[in-house]
Amino acid sequence: MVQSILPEFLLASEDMRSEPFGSGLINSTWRIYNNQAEYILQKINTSVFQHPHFIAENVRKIADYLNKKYPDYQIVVPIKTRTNQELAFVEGDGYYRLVPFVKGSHTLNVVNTPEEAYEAAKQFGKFTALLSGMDARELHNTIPDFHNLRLRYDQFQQSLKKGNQERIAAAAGAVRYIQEQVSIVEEFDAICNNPEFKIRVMHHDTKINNVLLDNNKKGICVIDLDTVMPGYFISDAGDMLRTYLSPASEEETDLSKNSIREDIFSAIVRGYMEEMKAVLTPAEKAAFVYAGKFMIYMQAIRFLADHFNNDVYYGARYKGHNYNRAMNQIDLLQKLIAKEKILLGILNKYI
Ligand code: GN1
Ligand code: MG
Repeated sequence: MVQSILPEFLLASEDMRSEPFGSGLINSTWRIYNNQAEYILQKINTSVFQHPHFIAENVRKIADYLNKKYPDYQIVVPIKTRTNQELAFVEGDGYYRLVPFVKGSHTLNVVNTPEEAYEAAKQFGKFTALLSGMDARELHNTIPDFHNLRLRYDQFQQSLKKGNQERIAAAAGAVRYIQEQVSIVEEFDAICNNPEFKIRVMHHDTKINNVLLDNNKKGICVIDLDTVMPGYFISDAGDMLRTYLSPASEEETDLSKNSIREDIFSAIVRGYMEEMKAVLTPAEKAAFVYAGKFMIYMQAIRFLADHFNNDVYYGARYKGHNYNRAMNQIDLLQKLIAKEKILLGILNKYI
């Protein structure tokens, strides 16, 4: 029973109910509630987050900074354990974290309107903008090289050598496409060597369900701070483009449902730039469309490499799950590239 952890957080477990919550692939999440109160409980996946304390230290550092400089900004921090820790450790089981549910807030799972995309992009932009006075290098890398595309590409090439040869042979078309697009990796190398691209405090998981909205559908703040660490702005901009532009998610296997919605693109740029225009360098702003290519391509190779590695990282709910997700992302990338000129034209209106 997951409730048995609650006394660690000085909560009585008897009257609390629990149910699985959300659709995250990495950590396990539950909603914990009774008539009076509501919480979100998460078990940290320690094969991915090998130093769970790094997450706790980062969140504490960020919360201290924001509370001091921007006391009006709401940041959701974990409830302390009975020994005053951010994480409860259960011998033989793992690390758990409990956060309060923010009253009157809700989250979305899919972006249906430009207003929703605008609110989310504004919140992710605001988060980095408020933290732009902090030295990002003070934060731990909770997952080293998380969005290092060069390394991800090398790992993909490795998976071709060491992975499941039957699966690789059957995916020849996808492999060829990924290798043909290697200029996306080279552009990333150039960004890493360009001093105009700054290391900033980035969220690294900018899906719409990581934004809290109020009853008037206005953004409150961003949540799920596990992957907040030093990075490039293309990570956050790119994952918004990857997950908001199409009305279909990465799980969709009917690829005719994938499309690039230009009104959503405008809304993302507008919301993000309202907060970040004065923070980003001209070179960074010009890379906004590239950010989408970067993240979609990286997700395609992560899913495809995992398929070749017999699904060790993401797991698979059915045979070929990661292959299908990779094909979805390849389709989305092709559709984004086909619209690149149009999107650059929209971008130029905002920067
Ligand atoms: C994972 O756990 P979740 O669903 O928030 C992954 C992201 C991927 C995403 C794809 C730590 O995020 O990088 O974009 O799946 N997180 C980690 O759905 O690997
Ligand atoms: Mg997440």
